Parts: sequence; C-alpha cells; structure tokens
Amino acid sequence: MGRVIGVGLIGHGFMGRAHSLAWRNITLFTDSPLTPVLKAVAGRREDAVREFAVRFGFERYYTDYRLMIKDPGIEVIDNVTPNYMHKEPTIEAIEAGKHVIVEKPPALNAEEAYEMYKAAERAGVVNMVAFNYRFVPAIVLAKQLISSGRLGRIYHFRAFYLQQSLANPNAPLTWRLKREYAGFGTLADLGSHIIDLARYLIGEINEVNGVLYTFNRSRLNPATGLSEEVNVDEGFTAMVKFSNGATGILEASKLATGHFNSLIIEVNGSEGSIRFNLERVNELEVYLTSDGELSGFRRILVTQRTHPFIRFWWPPGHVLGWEHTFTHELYHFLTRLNEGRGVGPEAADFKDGWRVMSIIEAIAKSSREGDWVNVP
Ligand code: 4PW
Repeated sequence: MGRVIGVGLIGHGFMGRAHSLAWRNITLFTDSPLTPVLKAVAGRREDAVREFAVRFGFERYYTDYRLMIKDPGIEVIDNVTPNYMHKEPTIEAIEAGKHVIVEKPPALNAEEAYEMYKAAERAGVVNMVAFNYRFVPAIVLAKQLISSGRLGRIYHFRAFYLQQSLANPNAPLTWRLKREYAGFGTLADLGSHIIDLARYLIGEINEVNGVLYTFNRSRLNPATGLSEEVNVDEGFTAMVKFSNGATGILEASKLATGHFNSLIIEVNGSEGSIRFNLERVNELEVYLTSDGELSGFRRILVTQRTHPFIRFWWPPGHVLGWEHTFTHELYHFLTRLNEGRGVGPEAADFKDGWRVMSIIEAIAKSSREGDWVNVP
C-alpha cells in the first residue's frame, strides 16, 4: 500500500458521488503509489453533508469549505461544486498549498479559468480539470493510434455529445440553465468534453464558426413555482479548424430525443479511421487502409491486457463502465503527484481548462457575430 494522502471534497451532488466512489476504488489498484483517505467533505446543508459523509465513509464533514481547506491532514482538494463555485474555493485551496482537482467546465468563463491556471502555476501545485472521458480506455487507445501515425495524416474530427434531458419543454429549470451559475449551457456542460477531446486527440483549435440555440426560452423553477428565463444555450453546432490543418465538426445538444448520453467520435486519416460511441464504452472501431481487400471497420474490445489501465486492477477481458473513468483519472492524478510532476498531457491541467474556456467563448462570439472567429 502506498503512502496515505488526505482528500477533502467540496460538494456532494452527482459528481460528489462519482468522485467518492472513484477515490475509494483507488485502493484496489495494486500499484497505486498513494493511498487516498477520505478525510472530509464540505457542503452548505448540514443534514445532507452529514449523511453523505457517513454514506461514503468520510472521517468528518464541514459546512464551511474554508475550514476544511485549513485542515492540515488534507493535501488534495477535489472541487465538485456547480460551475460558479469553481474559481474561488479552488484558488483558496491553491493558496493554502493544496493540490487541486476541479470538475469541468473549470470555470464560468476564460478569464476565471486563466486566473485559476496562473494561481496553480505560481504555487506549483498539481492541478487537474476532471475531463474524465480522456480516461476511457478506448479513447486512450484512439490517442495512441493517432499519435503513432497509424491513421496517417489526420483530415477530419467529428464529435457529437447528445442527450434528451431538455427536449421536454416542461423539464424544470436548474442551475445549469442560468448564466450566473453555469456560464454557458450545454456548450459548457457537454460541449466542454468534446472540445477537450478534440484538443487531446487532434491538437489545438485556432478558428471556430458556431451557432448556439435556445428553443425553450423559459422554464418553471420548482423552487419558486415561477416561470423563469433560460439565459443560456440548449445546444450548439460548430465547424472548427485545427492548427495542424485538420477540420472538425462539433455538436452538443440536450434536445436530441432518443439519446440519453451519446458521445460519438469519428476521426478520419489518410491511412485509416476510428469510431467511438460512449454507449459502447468498451469498444473502439478501427479501419486501416493497409488491410487491403479485407478492409472494413473492425471492433476492438478494449479490455485486453495490453490496453490502458486494464492491467492495473481489473481482470483483462471483463467489461468496464462509465464510473471506471473517474477511478482512472484520479489514479493518474495520484501517480503524477507522487512523481512530483503535472498531469499532462494525458490529463487536462488548468492550462488546458483555460484553453477549453477560450474556445467556448469563441464559439459563442461566432454565433453572435455570424462569422468565423479566431480563438485568442
Ligand atoms: O459532464 C457530464 C454531465 O454534466 C457527463 O459527462 C454526462 O452528462 C453525465 O452527466 C452530464
């Protein structure tokens, strides 16, 4: 067992559950250099945070995250709060010398994300934006195929992130539909994932041309019983140009009936293509022109011993689920922390987070102006 390291979690919603489960799973990695201990969780509602602490096995809870940040037994702060709570607590944690993880999108806008990046750089702490899809073994394999040149020169990247959660006009208003809490709508929530994957798999995006839309302009706020304005996008479509010459299409929507959580990616290169669909998380489809008369997409089951992460903790051949991605990314974070170096390029650090937010802002600007926009 590796050296014990104290973790403090800020927030305890959906992502709080996903991360807590993952932190607990790390102890199952036989070669994890550090063993995380769930020291404390912070949340404003005492009943809820107490229950969460008991359920997930945290040693204690705080109703004020600032007190938790001062806890000397905690070395890592994991911020899984809604977007508007990302910047301040994370920078406070950095200034207290803690290593930090923040859920995606890293901030409300590029300016906030830049402040977070600079603060982390100044303090020299290990920092990661939890873009968990980088840690799907099929995506890691796709990255290896692209980087090693197996697909040849990359021409196209296509990514669609589709859900149906807002298709019903009577679906209630949540914080994700308010600019003050979310920054952007589906563009930030789902779009940030595919923008991150585009940069990770293909390279930097330098020009965008996008359209944002909101079909349902108001929704009922269950807390007030009143109909309130939806002031963010329900989805977007964008054409993008990569600095290496590749072209891309990105789309994210929560109005796509029939899609519960479809993250679909296709890459076309001069010597082959890959296809991925999150609904078949254990598979990567690969096409290689060198297969000659036998060419065609082949389905690779990404659970062989040679595939990323499988050898560490999961019997090869046994399928993985969505929740594994969080375990893989936190394992990666701890490995790098132990080595005293940053999480990139395999994981997204705060600089990547700032770049993603800059691209999001450029897509929104392009939608307003109706033209191509350079990413600053
Ligand atoms: O980040 C995304 C969430 O906001 C997730 O990857 C999927 O979509 C699951 O929940 C939402």
